[in-house]
Amino acid sequence: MPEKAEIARALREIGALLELEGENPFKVRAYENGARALEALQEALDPMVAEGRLEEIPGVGKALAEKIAELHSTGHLPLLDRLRAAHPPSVLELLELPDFGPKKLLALQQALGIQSVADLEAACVAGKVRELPHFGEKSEQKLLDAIRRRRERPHRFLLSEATAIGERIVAHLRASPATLQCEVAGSTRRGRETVGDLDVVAASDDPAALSAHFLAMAGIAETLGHGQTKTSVRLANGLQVDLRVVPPADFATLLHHLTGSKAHHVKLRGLARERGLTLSEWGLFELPPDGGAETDGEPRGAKRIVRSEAELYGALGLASIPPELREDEGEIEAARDGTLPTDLVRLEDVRGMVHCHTTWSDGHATVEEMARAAEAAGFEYLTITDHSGTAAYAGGLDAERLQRQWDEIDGVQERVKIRLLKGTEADILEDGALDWPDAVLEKLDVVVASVHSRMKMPEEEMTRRLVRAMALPVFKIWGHASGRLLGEREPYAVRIDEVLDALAGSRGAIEVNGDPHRLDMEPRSLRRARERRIPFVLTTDAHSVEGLAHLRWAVVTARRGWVTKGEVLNALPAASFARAVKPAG
Ligand code: DGT
Ligand code: CA
Ligand code: CA
Ligand code: ZN
Repeated sequence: MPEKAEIARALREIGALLELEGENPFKVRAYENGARALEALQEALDPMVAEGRLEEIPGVGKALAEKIAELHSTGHLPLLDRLRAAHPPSVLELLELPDFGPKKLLALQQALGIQSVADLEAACVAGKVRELPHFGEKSEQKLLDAIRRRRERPHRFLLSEATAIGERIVAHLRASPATLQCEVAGSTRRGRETVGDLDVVAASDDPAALSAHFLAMAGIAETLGHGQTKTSVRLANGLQVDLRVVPPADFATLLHHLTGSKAHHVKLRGLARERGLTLSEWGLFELPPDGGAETDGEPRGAKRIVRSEAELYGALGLASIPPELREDEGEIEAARDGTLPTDLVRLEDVRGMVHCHTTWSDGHATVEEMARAAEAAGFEYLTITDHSGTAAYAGGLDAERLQRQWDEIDGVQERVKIRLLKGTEADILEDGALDWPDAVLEKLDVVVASVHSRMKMPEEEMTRRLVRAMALPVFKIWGHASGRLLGEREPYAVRIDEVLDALAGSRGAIEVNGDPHRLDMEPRSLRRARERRIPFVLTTDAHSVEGLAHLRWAVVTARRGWVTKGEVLNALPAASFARAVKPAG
C-alpha cells in the first residue's frame, strides 16, 4: 500500500497535469493542498481510511477523500491513469525542472509545441524562448542552465526514498506464498546516502510464481527484463528495481553478493583463494585440484553450505561484517585482526531526541506536540533547539521570544514525563562567534552550533571561522558539519583535520544529522573524528513530528562511520547527557 508521501506525490502530479489542461484553479489548488495536508498528517493513514475519517483532515473534502482512499487501497486512480496517458512522461520531466510550473509549460506548448526537455533545450539554444511574452533572455539562460545541470548529475534516489520503496516491495513479495525469504540488498542495505538502483533478493522454490507476483505490484511503469531468476523493472517514479530469485540454499550467498560493495567483494575473493575456495554470485566453492579455471557459469568444485552471512565470513576466517561497513575501507583487515567494533550504535541505544525545531522557529509542531510524540516513541528526553536570531529566514528567536519559549517549555514539562531540555541551534557567525550572548548560552541546557550563512567563503577563512568557534567554552555540539545537501549543495571548503583537532582540544561533540537530505557529518569524516576520540550526538533535525523518524538515518550514517554506542552522548541517560553537553561559562 502506498505511503502518505507517495499519495501526496500522486495528488501533486494530478494537480499539475490538471492545471496544464486548463482546469479551474480552485480544483487545481485543492490537490496541491491535499498533498500538503497529507505530508503534514501525523496520524497513520490505515485507520483513517478504514474508519472513513479522511475528511477530518483539514483541506480534504469528500471528493479528495475518496481519491486518497482509492489510491491508498489500490495504488491506482482512473483520473491519474487518464492524465498520464494524455500527457507523455516527457512532459512530467519538464515539470520537474526548478521554477518551472504548468503555466510556463502551457505557454511554451502553445507557442512552440514543446513536449520534452529536449524540445525545450533546442528552443532555448535557437533563441526562440526569449521572444515569448514573460520570458526574456535571462529566463531562457536560466532554463538552459537548469537543463544542463540536471543532465550532468545522474539521478540517484535518497536513501530514505529507496528504503521506503524497498520495504514496500519486500512486504508485497512476502505476501506471496511463493516467497520463503526476501530482503533488500545493494547500496540501500549498505546505507549509502544515495541509491542508483534498488536490488532485491528472494528465496523461492517457485521462482516463476514469485516473479509473476512481483510484476503484479502497483507502481511498475515498465518491465526492463524478465527471466527465470532475474526481473528488472522501472517504477513510475523512475527508480529501477532488480529482483533476483534463488533456491533457499543459495539465499545467504546471493544476498551477500548483491549487497556489495564491489570493492569489498574483490578483496574477499582474494581471501577465499588463499583458503582454497572460490567466492562468486554462485556461492562458496572448494577449488578443484586443477585450480578451477574461471568460467562464467557455476564453478565445478564442491559447494559449501552457507546458511548466513556470518557463516560466510566465518568460512573466510573473518568476524561478521555489518552491511554498512562493506566498502573496503579497512573493515576486512579489522575483521581478520579482531579489531572490528562489535558494539556499533543501534537505533534502540538512543535515549534522547536532540536538535528539534518547533513552531517557535521554522518547525510545524508545537513544543507539546513534539514532546508527546517523542515520549510516545519511548524517548527519555527531548532537546528543543530552535534557530537563533540571525537565521531570520527560519524565524530565529530573539532573547525576549526565547524567554517566552522557556516559559512554555516549563508549562509543558508539568504535563509530560519525558524530560525537556532547553536549547538553541545557534548560527556560527562569519567571524566564528555564536549568535547569542554568552549570558544566554550559559543558561541553556544544549547548544547546537551550525553554519547557515556565507558557506562559500574560502577554505582558509572557513577554517579560521570554525576553529575560533570551537575554542569557545560554550561550544559543545557542531551541527550538520559539512553543510552538504545531497544532490544540491556541496560541502563547504574547509581543512577538516585542523577543525577536528580544535574540536578535540575543546572537548566538543559532532552531530550526525539524520535529515535524509543531509546525512551530515558524513562517514569518512566521522572516522577521522573517532581517531581523535570526539563523541557524537545522533539527531533528527526534526521540523515536525514525522521528522523524529529521521533518527534512523542518523544511526545508519553513524554506523557507516564505525561509531559505537559508547561514543554516542545521547545514548546516555538524561542526567549524564545533560552534564556532557552543558555549555560551560
Ligand atoms: P548503486 O545501485 O549504484 O547505488 O550501487 P550498488 O552497490 O547497489 O551497485 P549495483 O546495483 O550495481 O550492484 C549491486 C551489488 O551487486 C554490488 O554492490 C555488488 C554486486 N555486483 C554488481 N556488479 C558486480 C560486479 O561486476 N562484480 C562484483 N563482484 N559484484 C558486483
Ligand atoms: Ca543498486
Ligand atoms: Ca542493481
Ligand atoms: Zn541547521
